Amino acid sequence: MKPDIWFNGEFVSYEDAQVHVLSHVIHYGSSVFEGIRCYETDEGPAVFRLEEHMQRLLDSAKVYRMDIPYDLDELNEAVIGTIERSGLRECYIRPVAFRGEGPMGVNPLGNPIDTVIAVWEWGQYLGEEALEKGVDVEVANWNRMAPNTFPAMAKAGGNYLNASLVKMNAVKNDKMEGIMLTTDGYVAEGSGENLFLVKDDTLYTAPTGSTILPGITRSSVIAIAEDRGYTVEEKRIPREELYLADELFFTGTAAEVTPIRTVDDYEIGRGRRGPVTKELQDAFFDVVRGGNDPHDWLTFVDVPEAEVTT
Ligand code: PPE
Repeated sequence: MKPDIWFNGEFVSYEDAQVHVLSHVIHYGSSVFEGIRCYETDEGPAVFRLEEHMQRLLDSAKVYRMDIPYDLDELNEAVIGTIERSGLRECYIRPVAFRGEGPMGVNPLGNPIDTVIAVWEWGQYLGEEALEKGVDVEVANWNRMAPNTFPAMAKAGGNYLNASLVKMNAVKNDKMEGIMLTTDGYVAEGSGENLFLVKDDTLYTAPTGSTILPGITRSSVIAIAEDRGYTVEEKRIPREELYLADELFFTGTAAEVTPIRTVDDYEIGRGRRGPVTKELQDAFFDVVRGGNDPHDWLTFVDVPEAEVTT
């Protein structure tokens, strides 16, 4: 049975979690959402950076003038409740707030805000062997949105129309993902991941000014790298620096820390996971799976272990 869904403050069954076809969101893409992971750590199930994710949901909503009728604490509680009820000790969490059924037309101000939290099991986002072997990617021929078109910092449903174009082209070209450039040609990010470059033991990543989503895994990896003595620089990255990097990797909630082995068929470094990527990946998994949490990033949840029936 699929886990129950938290819908405007109540739990409803998977089947009953329905919206009207004339909901504003269906016609105009007016939603904001999050993606969060709960891991089974050595100390029990824990959500990674719950508070930061829910704050980003509220921030995305603010940009779009959506009044989510729950505060940060209530949303955090709702996520925890949804996981505990699901019985899943490890899951992906998808909170989403959207403009519901009401007056038709672009003006969204008269439509209600519906808030939903769903959880499901989600394995490796970029393929089964991605974490170890790395992925083959391309530079996308669709750009990331210009800064004065859509707010890149808001994680809004509509942004992912652009992301889907990128992902579909990648799949059709037998690549795992596309890297988007800004409208002035600098490296931005993948369709659902941020990007890091390693050159001479220094890490580089695009700044928020390069129309990226400011990823929470990105900020975690910056902290982890700095803890380990690496210099991390946010800077505008020209396309060819990708090809000349020692190592490249993606970060994201779904993608975690995924090495990139080729871009546009150029081998990156030795064409496999590099040592810095491996070190940071291990350090990341030591937090989320090992439960070693110096930055206080984990929120433990109370999901009883399933009884073993014979
Ligand atoms: N950029 C984009 C465009 C993006 O969608 C994500 C997350 C990130 C960067 C990384 O952000 P963070 O998760 O905070 O480290 N993408 C989510 C959705 C993926 C999907 O296919 O759906 C995710 O990883 O959960």
